Amino acid sequence: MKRRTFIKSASLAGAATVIGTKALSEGSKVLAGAAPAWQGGPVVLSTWDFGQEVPQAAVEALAKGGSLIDAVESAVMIPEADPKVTSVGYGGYPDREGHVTLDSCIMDGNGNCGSVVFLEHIKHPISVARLVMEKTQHVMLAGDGALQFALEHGFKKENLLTKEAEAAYKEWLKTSKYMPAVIDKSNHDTIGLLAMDGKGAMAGACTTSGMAWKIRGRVGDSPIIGAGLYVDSDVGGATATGLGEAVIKVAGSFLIVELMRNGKSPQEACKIALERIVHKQPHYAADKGFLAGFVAMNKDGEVGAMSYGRGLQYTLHKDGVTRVIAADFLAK
Ligand code: SD4
Repeated sequence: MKRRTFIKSASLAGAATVIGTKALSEGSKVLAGAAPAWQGGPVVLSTWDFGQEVPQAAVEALAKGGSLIDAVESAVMIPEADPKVTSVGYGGYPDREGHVTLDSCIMDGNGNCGSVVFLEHIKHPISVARLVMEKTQHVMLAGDGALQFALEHGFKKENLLTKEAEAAYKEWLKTSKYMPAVIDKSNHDTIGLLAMDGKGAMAGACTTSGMAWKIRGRVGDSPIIGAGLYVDSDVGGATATGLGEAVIKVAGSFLIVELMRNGKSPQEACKIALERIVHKQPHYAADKGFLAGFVAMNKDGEVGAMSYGRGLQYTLHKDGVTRVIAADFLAK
């Protein structure tokens, strides 16, 4: 089915702007409570727009009897394998020395989690993160150790630097301008994804090649449990995108889940987390290009999404319909 026919438009009671991939309507408001009442089927929420096949993969995995972990893993494997996605997995932009390094984590609603950081040469870091969770007593493996673990479990060593990413890198080398706070369409787009099975159980996954042209060894928020992702089936889940350093500093996803535990809606919780970032670190607010954003869902299927700067989109699959929505933003 084509994306255009799959995405149902204008169905959020005027509160949110439902958009196609190309037509971002900036500044539109997302009021989570205004969505139609949830009918109780699976809900899949992710950062950005990686195509309708992403939430569909999660829904299909559940329909086939798979677990929530199967669902979130299979969904985020799609952008990981897509060479056109320059911010996740294969085709991701490299660090400042030309190496593609990947960060991923996965978590279920009962506190089980796994993570890989600074992993090279493996197309599906999310699957390695899952193995860390399932086959070890640890949560996080890094760098060469994570690679060794992956190879021992049958993963193939691959060159993840595509010709296109290499060309972009060579172009960047001409100026080698290093502006870590500036996150724009060319150097971001982590996928953070949350799925709920319709009975309130939840899992999440977050995977990225991180910031383009980063210092070698830099790890962002995405593979850090509590920063890039946190899930608790008693409450809900949250996941992040944008400048990872800002998200780590407030343990952003954990903060949002705890705010929801204390009665905040997902939308309110995302907003408070962003306010916390700029309250504690006002220099981010002063930075024109600064973008950090969150998506969150509670166990009642209510969702929220907000970024600091404008431009965040999110994808929501709920009651059988997938919508791409422009998130509200704080820096008006
Ligand atoms: C990072 N949070 O490595 C990631 C980058 C990102 O959208 O999300 N970009 O800091």
